[in-house]
Amino acid sequence: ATLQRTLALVKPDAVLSGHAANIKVDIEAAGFRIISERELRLSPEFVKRFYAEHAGRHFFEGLVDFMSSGQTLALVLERHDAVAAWRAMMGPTDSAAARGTFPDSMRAKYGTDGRRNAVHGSESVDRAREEIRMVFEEFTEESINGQITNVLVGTS
Ligand code: YYY
Ligand code: MG
Repeated sequence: ATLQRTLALVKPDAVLSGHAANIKVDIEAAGFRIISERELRLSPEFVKRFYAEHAGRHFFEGLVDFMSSGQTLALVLERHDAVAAWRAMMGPTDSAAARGTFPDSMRAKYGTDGRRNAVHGSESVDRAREEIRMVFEEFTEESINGQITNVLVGTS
């Protein structure tokens, strides 16, 4: 039972649909502590860097457009085994498929399809550390042209 932190993003589809509050309720019910949270609009440049592993894939441009299309809610989650636990709770990448195979998952409950899938979670402990740094430290007001709309909590 190792205490870990991971990055969760509530993506623009779920924020726009008003699911952010329910997603947070589900997260806390699963035993995660929300350490920090911030609502922001990701720039296309930031999304390209965040998802650099997928550069050149057929869905990359659509992914960048979608992720920069509206507000995102970023959360730092803490729990024992947080990285794997949050990935499992998110469910399969395609929300439509998730509804068949993992109906209680976040993507089944709150997402739409293979792109608009409501949530993101870091893949590994090392990647979580990088992603948390990208969103909560390096992601200054200057780097996104003042598009941070709200910084709700900032504890550690
Ligand atoms: O890690 P995870 O988010 O479950 O999926 P990835 O395969 O890393 O893809 C990242 C992201 O890209 C996915 O959450 C939605 C989007 N995407 C897409 O728009 N179309 C695809 N065919 C595959 C992925
Ligand atoms: Mg991935």
